Amino acid sequence: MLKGYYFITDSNLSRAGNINDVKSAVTAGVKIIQYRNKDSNASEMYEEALRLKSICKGAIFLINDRLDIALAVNADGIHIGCDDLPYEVARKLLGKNKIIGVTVHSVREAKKAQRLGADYIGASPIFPTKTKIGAGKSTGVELIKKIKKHVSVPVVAIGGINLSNAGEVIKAGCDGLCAISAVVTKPDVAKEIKKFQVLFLKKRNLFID
Ligand code: 3NM
Repeated sequence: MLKGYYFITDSNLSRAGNINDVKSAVTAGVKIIQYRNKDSNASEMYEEALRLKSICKGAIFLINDRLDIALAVNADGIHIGCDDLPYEVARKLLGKNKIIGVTVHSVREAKKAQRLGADYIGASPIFPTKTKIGAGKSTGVELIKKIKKHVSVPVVAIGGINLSNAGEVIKAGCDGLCAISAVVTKPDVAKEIKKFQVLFLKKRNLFID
């Protein structure tokens, strides 16, 4: 479920808007989509999340940070970072059947997230990124390698990933990867996503031409 390309919305960078981007992601066969919106109020987010969820048929629909919105639209789960609600609180409110992904920046944090019960881990920021303010110092692909040695839950790599560096990210052993600016700023989002998916399969020797 977490193999390959993982899509995250960004309406500030998007050319076509979140709705069209998510439609493109679903068309491209993406299996996991995260609605991330740091600018809108709860009412706007609720409306947009409802629309996005209805588009995400056959794909897992997660909400970044906003547990209230996730509960309100019955999303498949949430993705949280260190400034969001603590994992234990989120789990208690969401229940055991929903997905919770946790952003980590070190092996120690990855082990802790797994111990607490995270369904997957977001390792970040792999490379420098302008998309997230305050993302912190980039870790390089070494972080993915180290985390994969210590945890068994799926690891999604994020931060500054593009088609030029995605190969080394995949080779480092991540289960999934997310590239936001390298995708949503492009005229054909579905086509751009497919390039990452093909690269993923090729690097894993799973590509059949
Ligand atoms: N989280 P781009 S970096 C949403 O480091 C997000 O936790 C990050 O965008 C983290 O692919 C990031 O354009 C943005 O660099 C990634």
